[in-house]
Amino acid sequence: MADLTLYHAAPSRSSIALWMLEEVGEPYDVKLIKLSEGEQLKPDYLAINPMGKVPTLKHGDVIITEVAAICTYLADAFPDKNLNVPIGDVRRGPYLKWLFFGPGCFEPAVMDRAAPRKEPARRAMLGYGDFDTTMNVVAKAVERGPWLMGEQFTAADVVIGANVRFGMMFKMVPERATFLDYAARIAKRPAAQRAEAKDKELQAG
Ligand SMILES: N[C@@H](CCC(=O)N[C@@H](CS)C(=O)NCC(=O)O)C(=O)O
Repeated sequence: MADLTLYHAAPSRSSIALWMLEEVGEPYDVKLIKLSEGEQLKPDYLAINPMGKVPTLKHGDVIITEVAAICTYLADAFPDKNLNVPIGDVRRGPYLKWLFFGPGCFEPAVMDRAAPRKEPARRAMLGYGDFDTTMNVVAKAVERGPWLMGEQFTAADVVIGANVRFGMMFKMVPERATFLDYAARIAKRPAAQRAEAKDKELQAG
């Protein structure tokens, strides 16, 4: 049994954690959670993730939930893989900004657009402000490339990159040239390819 176990549903947001594990390259086990059968709401699973959501990562006796936290954790836990910006490096500031921007701004902006409120919220009330600004900020950040942190691919690219890629796939994120180029760079990564192949295999059962 590997020290790392991912509780996963293929494909879903936990596919982002699967991709991150492939980037890390350490051995891991996968435990499939059948969302359609409500396994995420069974007491055994709620004991490790009381939100009843995937992913959950177990590392030894430690449990980590939330995609962005899992990616941040893995990058820090295996610093030799060069997927993090370590404490003490001033670049950690912008690196953390992108890790929080994913679940804090990008994803809410996309979800609010996909399922709009009956009463539109004022810009000032929304942490992401408005959809177009959020898209523009990310587009500008990936325009020069290749990655958010320049030449270094980091966990932040897994979090933001997955949101951009999957968002475009589901027609929820605009197919701008900058996003398409960024997604194409990601698609060339062997770890992203391995994760995708593994997900297809898991999905096929
Ligand atoms: N905030 C969570 C969201 C996870 C999430 O929404 N997972 C979905 C799969 S895409 C899920 O578990 N849905 C099952 C359900 O809500 O019953 C994270 O970032 O990990």
